Amino acid sequence: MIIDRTFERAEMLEPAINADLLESGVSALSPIANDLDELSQAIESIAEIGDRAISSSTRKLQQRLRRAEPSVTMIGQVKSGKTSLVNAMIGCPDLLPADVNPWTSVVTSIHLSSRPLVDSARAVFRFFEEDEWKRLMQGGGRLGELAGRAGADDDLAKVAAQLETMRTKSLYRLGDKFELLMGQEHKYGFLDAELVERYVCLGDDFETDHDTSTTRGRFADITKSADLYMYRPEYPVDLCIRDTPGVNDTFMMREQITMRAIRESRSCVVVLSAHQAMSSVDLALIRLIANIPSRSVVIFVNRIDELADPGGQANTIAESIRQTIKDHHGPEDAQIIFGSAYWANHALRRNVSNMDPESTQALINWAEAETGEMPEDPSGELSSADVWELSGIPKLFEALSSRVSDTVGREVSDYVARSALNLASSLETSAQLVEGPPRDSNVVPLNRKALPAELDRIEERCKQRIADDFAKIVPEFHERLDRANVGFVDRATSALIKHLETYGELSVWTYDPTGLRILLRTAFQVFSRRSTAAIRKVYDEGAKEVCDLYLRGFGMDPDSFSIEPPAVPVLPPPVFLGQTIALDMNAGWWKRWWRSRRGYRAYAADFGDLIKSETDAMVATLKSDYGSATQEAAMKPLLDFISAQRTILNDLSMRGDVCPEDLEDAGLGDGAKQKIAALSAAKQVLMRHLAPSTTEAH
Ligand SMILES: Nc1nc2c(ncn2[C@@H]2O[C@H](COP(=O)(O)OP(=O)(O)OP(=O)(O)O)[C@@H](O)[C@H]2O)c(=O)[nH]1
Ligand SMILES: [Mg+2]
Repeated sequence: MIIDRTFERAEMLEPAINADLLESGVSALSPIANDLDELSQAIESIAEIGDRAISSSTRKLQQRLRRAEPSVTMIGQVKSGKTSLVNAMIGCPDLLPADVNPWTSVVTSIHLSSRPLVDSARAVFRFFEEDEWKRLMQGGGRLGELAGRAGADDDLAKVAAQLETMRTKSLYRLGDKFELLMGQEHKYGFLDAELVERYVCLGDDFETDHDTSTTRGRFADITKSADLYMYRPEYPVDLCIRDTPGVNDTFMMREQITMRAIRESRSCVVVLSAHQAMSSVDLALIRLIANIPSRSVVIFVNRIDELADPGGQANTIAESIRQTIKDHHGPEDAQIIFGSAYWANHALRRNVSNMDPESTQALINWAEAETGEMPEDPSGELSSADVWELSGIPKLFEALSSRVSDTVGREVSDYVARSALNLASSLETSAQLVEGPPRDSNVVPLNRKALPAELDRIEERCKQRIADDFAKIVPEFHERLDRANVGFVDRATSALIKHLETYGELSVWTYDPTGLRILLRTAFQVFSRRSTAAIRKVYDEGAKEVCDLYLRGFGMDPDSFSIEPPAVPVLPPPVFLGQTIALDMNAGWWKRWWRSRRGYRAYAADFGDLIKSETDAMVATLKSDYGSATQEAAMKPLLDFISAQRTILNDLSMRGDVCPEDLEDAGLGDGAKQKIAALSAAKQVLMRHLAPSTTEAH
């Protein structure tokens, strides 16, 4: 059931913000928009040359371009200023509640549209399913699970008690609706700060608020995700920005959800607080980003306005961050940007003169370090434009722009360019039909009536090849994972025994699971390389066989005619390897677990069980996320490709011998030469948008 509240209120908030600043900040994203426009024009010219069959395909490609929505996930320590930064990036300094209290408890996706929104919801909040919620509550989230596995019964009891308080609060806030709400969603036709606050923030002081209809955080503990939709004409392209709960969230209840958000977005911004930076190393955070390629990560050191000498301290902070990431095998080459959401939001609100004196002092210090100049306009006032520039937000957009074009932008462009090139090839074939019988060649001709059956055979062969390849690659992957897992448990257990023999039972022993993560990551990388190469080979061979049908069926020139294979799907990074496991928590329960055991045997057996249950879960996630899931993912582009070719070849083969009406239909009667020239120009453009790695492949 969907509760639709679309009509409660229709106005979206639009505070008197300085939209020019936002526009100049996000202008860094323009190259992506230009790429998409260029592709769109090339497709349009193909549509103009082609007939009706082509136009339905070109419409679909245009739609795909319009719907391209790259996403960026913001992650970081609690209170580093993720939400404040998001507010600045979306040009609504007060939309998402950012404060010491409340804290973000829900992954919130803000969908920014560069085109006006028509009749669609502005806010959609989804609640947990009942069983999911029960699992979280009764199992105590990851924290409870860990406490349970580590045998820390008293900790588990503490977690359970805290959760019970939370559940009671939820019941109190939600009343008898509680169970009815599970699995539901709430949709609204408007968006404002108060609405968002009701769903996405938890806080310590909320239970004192007795107003049951609009209380802050009223739905927050049962909300699983929030999707907000905004029209932002300042944005040259659509973009989705995801705000997430702080990594060291109390119950780690949302760890899985945050990891899923990172996995889905191809870029992520790690927000650190300048005064903590990485001095107090947050390993949970590093684990989370360790499995993402450096190219996809931007580190934003926020709150530099709180530093006494940001200009002087920045280099030291950057070095220490790099060292920490390197020490923990994370993405050490990630770009680091310094800034302040506080400055950005003041600039947007046009009230830079109201900033804290200390913050202003820090700004001046930072300006001198960055530009060598004072950020003042001729009247001696701080200028919003300078403050905005110094806030780091425009730099952040620049960094994101290149990442987005390299990842999602490139994938969309590549997909569209390939499909459009194949449409262009079909038009060339139409032209060949018009020009007359194929020229002499040593190609064995093929009756056009046989084309559909030939295509079916190609499809079957490709499917079979993928199945055969994966029948080898997947078991090898599983074997490698299992070997890593068993080897790790064995090594850890013998290290434990050695420790017991040397130091006895009273001295606490710890063991770092980084080694296991690295082995599992290597297994993933080997799998990724092998499966990608295998899929690419099958796609290339399939495209070559399809190309052959054109050569034989229509006498196309083998030197100039080609069919583009579909793009190989990109594997999402193995973010789940960063999941917290009991060995990561060696400070607390681990010590207690250790102390509560007596006797070598008890240690070894219990330890084996504990580690195995933790690492087995990690290995199982890897197996289910990749392996045969990758095989399935490889099928879709292949089937789409064959289906598009089926439409084209059916259409071409039905034309049979050319008669004057066909000439008109094909749009290649009069002025054919001009059209061929236009087609070749469009093809040139499309070729530029093919992703380099895949163009190299053939
Ligand atoms: N001085 C200063 N304060 C900031 C800045 N960014 C955020 N804050 C403050 O830090 C506190 C936390 O900010 P949030 O944006 O809620 O931080 P968050 O990372 O989203 O916090 P959680 O969601 O709880 O993890 C608030 O009081 C903000 O006003 C900044 O750049 N400078
Ligand atoms: Mg937040």
